[in-house]
Amino acid sequence: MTARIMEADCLFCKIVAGSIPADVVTETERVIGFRDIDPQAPVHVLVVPKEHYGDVAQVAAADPALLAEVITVADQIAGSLADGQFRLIFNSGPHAGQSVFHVHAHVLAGAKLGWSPA
Ligand code: DGP
Repeated sequence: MTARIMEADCLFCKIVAGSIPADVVTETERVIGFRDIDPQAPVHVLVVPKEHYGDVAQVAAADPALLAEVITVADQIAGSLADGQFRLIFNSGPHAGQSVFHVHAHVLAGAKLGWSPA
């Protein structure tokens, strides 16, 4: 699937554009990291490519370097806001819990995390 720079009704495209406010913790030319509005850990940051892709498989197929940058930025966030250890989650599809259809990595850190996804 072809990526679009921005999609009109996309919440995260609007955050990228600055038309919806967010608590931004880091930004590169291609990626932005902002705090999740409903944090599930002491550090819960969403790392989002600025270009619109629907899910992680789409960005992996179209632009593997961009996906690698998302992971590098996640690692940097965990290093600056926590102890460097982190969980990285990409929900892909509604049954997996995806509710915003602009690819984003959940970076969870800052505590010993439990494991109960089901
Ligand atoms: P997911 O369910 O995997 O698609 O994750 C979407 C996340 O986005 C969810 O954890 C809550 C977060 N979220 C939803 N709306 C907003 C918002 O307006 N601002 C911020 N910062 N996060 C949001």
